[in-house]
Amino acid sequence: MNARTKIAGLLRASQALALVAALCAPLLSLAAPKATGDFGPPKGAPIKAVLTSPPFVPPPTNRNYPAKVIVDLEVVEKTMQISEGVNYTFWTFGGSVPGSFIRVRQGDTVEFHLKNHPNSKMPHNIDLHGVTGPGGGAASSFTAPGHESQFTFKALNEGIYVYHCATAPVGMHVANGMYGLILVEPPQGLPKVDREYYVMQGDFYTLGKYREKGHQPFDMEKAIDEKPTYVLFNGAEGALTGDKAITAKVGETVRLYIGNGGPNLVSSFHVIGAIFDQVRFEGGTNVQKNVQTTLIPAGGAAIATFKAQVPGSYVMVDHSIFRAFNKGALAILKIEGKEDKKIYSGKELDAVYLGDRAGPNLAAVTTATKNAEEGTLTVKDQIKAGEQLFAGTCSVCHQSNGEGLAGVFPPLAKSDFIASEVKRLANIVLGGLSGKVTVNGKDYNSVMPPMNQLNDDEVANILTYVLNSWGNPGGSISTEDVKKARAGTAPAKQAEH
Ligand code: HEC
Ligand SMILES: [Cu+2]
Repeated sequence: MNARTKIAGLLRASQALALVAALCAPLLSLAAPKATGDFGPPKGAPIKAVLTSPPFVPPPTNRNYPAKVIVDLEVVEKTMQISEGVNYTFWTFGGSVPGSFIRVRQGDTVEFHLKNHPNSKMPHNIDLHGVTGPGGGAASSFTAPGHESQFTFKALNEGIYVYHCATAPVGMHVANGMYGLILVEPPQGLPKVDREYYVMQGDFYTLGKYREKGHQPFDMEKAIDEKPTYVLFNGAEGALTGDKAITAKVGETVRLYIGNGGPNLVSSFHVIGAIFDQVRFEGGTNVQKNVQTTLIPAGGAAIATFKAQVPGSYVMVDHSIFRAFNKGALAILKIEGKEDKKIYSGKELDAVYLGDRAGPNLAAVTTATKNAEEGTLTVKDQIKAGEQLFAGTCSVCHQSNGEGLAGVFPPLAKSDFIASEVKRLANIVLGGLSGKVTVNGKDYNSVMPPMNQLNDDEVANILTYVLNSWGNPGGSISTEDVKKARAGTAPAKQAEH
């Protein structure tokens, strides 16, 4: 065979293959929904997309044809509470962190309008991972303060996609809260469920420590080092706890759209006490079943569904667990309804998991902070704030009634040790305590770990609460006292009696 006939043969073979492919294509498309869908030009009158703030999700599109959908999204830079008594200047899509949830149908033509509020200090743009095209829209959407830009894309692939700002320095814009989710429904829609919620994780970097009060600026160095001060669901500690918890009833099916904005961390998303019946991991089309913890990459998302079966408070966490209990990555799903003792017998609320979030909220802490700033802080304010912080911080060992546990944890109630060591209390909390101590005639020889993750005002309030509870002598400890103790903190060695 010479070269020419060889090529001719190859051509014939490839033509035959193409023919087979053409014949099979309709069969294949019947068998499985298409991954990418261009269902032709948009039909009907243009539709204005319903946008929702987290944790809510717009209603299903309920459409069986491709439409032109208009999305109007405004960037707003605004100061909001990131933790109790801590403010942060967020940059937002639509006024919330994460940004407004967008819902369209595969094959829709999306006319996107990005506005940047006149009060903004920065230019912004948007990169939607659901867009096919360079930059995901970023290049066409650079928008100066007080301006608007517009671009159009066809939603070719179904799935749940992250969008984010991609203006330099990109990491800083994302770290300030500029991300959200867009759902591209499959043409037939998603199966019906009873509840849908929108939860998105992000890591935040502040100059001050975790829960250090006041307005906290962004810390670029911590961000580059990937050492977040906060790891949060929906942009604030407590965004989804207490009376803001998401809810469901026993017997209902819950669908969570879970995103991870990053900028740095990967999320090990887990709901304590629940198993996901199904997860569309990485936001893709494959379904994984019976999942305990699903990994959500930075700039990725997943759809998790499960049936609510046993009533109670379910704690949603990033199972990189220090993030949950020491950086804020904790949210609550409250399931109401009748107990089913056949599935679970136990007591309802697990205070160990909820920590100081077991209470309805930390409002008393905010009041104390505000009054401290205004110079009107009273001992009463401190006691109330301290009571909330004591839960989950000290109560695990010393118990919420201060009685301790016989032979293991000494009592704080009517403690003669406390009465005689008021000046050293801040040192004990910050530096821990070990060696033999005698409390109310009983000896303890154990170890209390240092609690120096607490801020000065937190320590002051907790100790003031302790001093004024359970028959202790009263009085107060000021933030200033704690500051002094911290400056000289060496682990507080056992005092010689
Ligand atoms: C992990 C358990 C644990 C936690 C949490 C804990 N303590 Fe302690 N605490 C101990 C132990 C154990 C001792 C006794 C140490 C020893 O034997 O030297 C102790 C001793 C004390 C004492 C002196 C003895 C007494 O009973 O009067 C005080 C005061 C005290 N703790 C206050 C606190 C406060 C306030 C907090 C919260 C900020 C706290 N502790 C958190 C375990 C704990
Ligand atoms: Cu931006």
